[in-house]
Amino acid sequence: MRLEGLELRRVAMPLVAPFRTSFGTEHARDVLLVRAVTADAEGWGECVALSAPLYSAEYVDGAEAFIKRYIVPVLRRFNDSRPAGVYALEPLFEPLKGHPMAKAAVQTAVLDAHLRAAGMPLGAFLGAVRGRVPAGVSVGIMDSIPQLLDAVEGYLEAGYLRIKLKIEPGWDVEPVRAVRERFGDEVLLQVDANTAYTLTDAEHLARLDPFGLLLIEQPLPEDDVRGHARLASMIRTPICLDESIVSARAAADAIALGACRIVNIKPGRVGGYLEARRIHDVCAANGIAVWAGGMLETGLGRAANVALAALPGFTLPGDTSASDRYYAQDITEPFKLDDGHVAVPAGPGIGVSPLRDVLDSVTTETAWINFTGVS
Ligand code: OSB
Ligand code: MG
Repeated sequence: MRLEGLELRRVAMPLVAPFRTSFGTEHARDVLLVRAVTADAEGWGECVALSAPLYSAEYVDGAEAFIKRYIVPVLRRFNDSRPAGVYALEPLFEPLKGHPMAKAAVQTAVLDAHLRAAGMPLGAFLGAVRGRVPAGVSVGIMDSIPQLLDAVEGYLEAGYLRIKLKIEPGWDVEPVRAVRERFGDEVLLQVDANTAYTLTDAEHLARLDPFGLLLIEQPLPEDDVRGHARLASMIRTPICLDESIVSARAAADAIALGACRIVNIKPGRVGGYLEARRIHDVCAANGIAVWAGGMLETGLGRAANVALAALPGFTLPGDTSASDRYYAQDITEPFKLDDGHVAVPAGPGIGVSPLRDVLDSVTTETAWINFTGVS
């Protein structure tokens, strides 16, 4: 199926509340959307790169530039490849180093177009075994403990089945203790440090052990896999890796080194849903639990994440929250929480489409790249 063109669209999405992590505070999402147009269908991919390179090396302006300058010429070759299935994209992207979030957005848009044309839902394509997935929520760093407790109370009342607290030095043991004291030991609770610690903090991090956390996510730098393995021998809380797991190979290495017992899978971080599924498979083969991470996606990105989260190895609740966790007005029909779960879209492809009026009202820039008549 030939690609007729690619639309790159930037949308400005205000967050319902600022989201603070150890690497910064997001007030709004500046999202790059990719629309792949073929004769039979169009597909959507959401680029998860943030405005600044604070979570990983990528940032949204860089991703857009990379797509325009390096991915577009490759897509012209994709149109000449036979058969032009979505798997043909990976070897074409492979010589270009890095930029997994940019590549993932394009791959997802093309995959969505192909699946819509074939009438197949993304979940079915990936191997989903559930029609709905349990929803967790990621709770940012707050100015005070009472403010945090109010936020957590609201999420628990909404039905979220797992709470993840963002932590950093100076905001770790006390917020965890406060949440446990107020809401009890039954709450599924975990923390995410986004690389804010070093191995010299091991003794301090061991102070989290008495609180029965499901996991501590990415305490050490992205490239410090051996450090995580050493930390794992010094604390009881299971270590989960996010930033460090950049590919299925990296996952296999981290597991072999004993650096993690759990893995957070984010398709954008690893170059797309095909590689995300391989990580799921590597983890399943090694008895490592996985869960679906998030990057404050709009409904377009959320839909695809929820489909992935329905695979059998996703045995822990993901950051697959409802649309209103982040957005007063989503660009798709909103994802809603029902009994603590989010439904996997049943339609072809990612199963949701933008609400045209809403999409247009939040669009700040559009570029159309035409492939027809060019080979
Ligand atoms: O580390 O999981 C993370 C958001 C942006 C960047 C990194 C992370 C996050 C989250 C929020 O924790 C997950 C979500 O609800 O989308
Ligand atoms: Mg994380």
